Amino acid sequence: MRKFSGFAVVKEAFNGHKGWENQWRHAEPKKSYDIIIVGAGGHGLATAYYLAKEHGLKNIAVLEKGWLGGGNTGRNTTIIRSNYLYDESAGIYNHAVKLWEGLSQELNYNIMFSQRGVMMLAHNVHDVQVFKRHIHANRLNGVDNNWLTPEEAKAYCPPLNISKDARYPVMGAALQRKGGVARHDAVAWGYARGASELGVDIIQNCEVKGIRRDASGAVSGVETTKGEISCKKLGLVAAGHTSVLMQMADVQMPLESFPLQALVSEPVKPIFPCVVMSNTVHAYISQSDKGELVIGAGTDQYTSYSQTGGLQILSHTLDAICEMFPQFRRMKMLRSWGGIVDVTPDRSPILAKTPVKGLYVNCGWGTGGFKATPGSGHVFAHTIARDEPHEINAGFHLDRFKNGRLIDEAAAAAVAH
Ligand code: FAD
Ligand code: PYC
Repeated sequence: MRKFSGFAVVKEAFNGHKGWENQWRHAEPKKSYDIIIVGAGGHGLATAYYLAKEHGLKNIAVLEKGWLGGGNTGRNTTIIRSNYLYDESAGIYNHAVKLWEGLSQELNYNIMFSQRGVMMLAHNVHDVQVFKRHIHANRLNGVDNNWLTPEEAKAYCPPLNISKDARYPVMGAALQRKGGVARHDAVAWGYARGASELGVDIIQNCEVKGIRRDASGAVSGVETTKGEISCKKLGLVAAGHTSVLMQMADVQMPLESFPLQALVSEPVKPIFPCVVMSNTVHAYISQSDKGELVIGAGTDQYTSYSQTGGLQILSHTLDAICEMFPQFRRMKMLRSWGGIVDVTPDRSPILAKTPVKGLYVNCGWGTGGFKATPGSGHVFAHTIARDEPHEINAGFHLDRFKNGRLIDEAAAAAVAH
């Protein structure tokens, strides 16, 4: 493999008018594949990449109804962390953090992973107790997380207002120093290029409209806007739309789809050194390498498939941001957007085999799946290739919604509640 060099990659992308989007083959579908992945977001592309790279499988297609990375992967606010409460979650999110650390080299593509620290603010006694519980649980699982006093939090993030008469006073914070951000679209492009180089067909503008099954009930192919395509195995990785797709195979999913919005400010010089989240007031903020303040909110409170959302969520979020960082009050906001996230009852994902032979599902990441992208793709590829879960995703099965072995991450899932 060529050695990674961020500058060389950028130069290569622009030389010869070779756009970012031309770095993988634009394929048309063949009549049949061994494995089809539905959804060319980060998780679907990573799954295809690891199927080819680690399991030696070559006859694979990724089908995407729109353009590659145009779903939640290209719409999220790129926060990466692994400070979840339960062992299963620590396992999968920390697996992802370890893969993030080597991903630019792995893909020979600068995904701009920056471990600048993720700080979660506590505003009341309940927050303090919950975050301290998370810190202890995280450390038992080998996940870094530390308690900071308000003064230490301000030293780490100087713009933070720790005045005692603030509407939501800061009573301390949990800091995961290994958390951070990455460039979301580069992650999709890097995995797409890597998978394409390994022979995977990536087919855009190809919507899956039906799932075909043979006489035994096993998956035998899909109906798409580009015609029928046969396959032996089918992996659904279509965040926000999983229930619709699973219904095509007569499986009902424990999922609800909600809009989730974010916005960015005008670009300014570097002022914000880390990521700060406040689950209590439902706002979070970081600064992109372009200089924009990247700000996000909680989900809208109604189910919808529209990639937009209500203005009141944005104004509530900006009120909270200005309360915590009063000096940003005069900044202009440039644009806002929304994505559709699918949420499970316990706010943990599903990465599993399904009751239908040959059908696998990866969904339910809610507001927080970007951070899991490499880990999710890695273990989902294992699940499909071997027809059994990897030990890391063994707990994230569908049966937990029947037998009650839930992995309740409502308190760690940031804006998901
Ligand atoms: P996607 O990128 O959505 O890919 C699924 C693809 O499936 C889409 O491209 C879609 O077009 C395609 N598809 C759907 N139906 C069909 C069909 N019938 N046929 C063919 N293709 C189909 N997570 C974090 O960890 N940190 C964050 O800071 C963060 N911030 C967020 C902020 C916002 C505003 C939003 C919306 C989400 C955020 N998330 C965050 C969540 C994160 O973006 C998602 O969990 C993650 O990107 C899901 O990746 P994916 O590859 O599964 O889905
Ligand atoms: O899961 O960290 C997260 C997150 C932040 C914003 C949206 N999701």
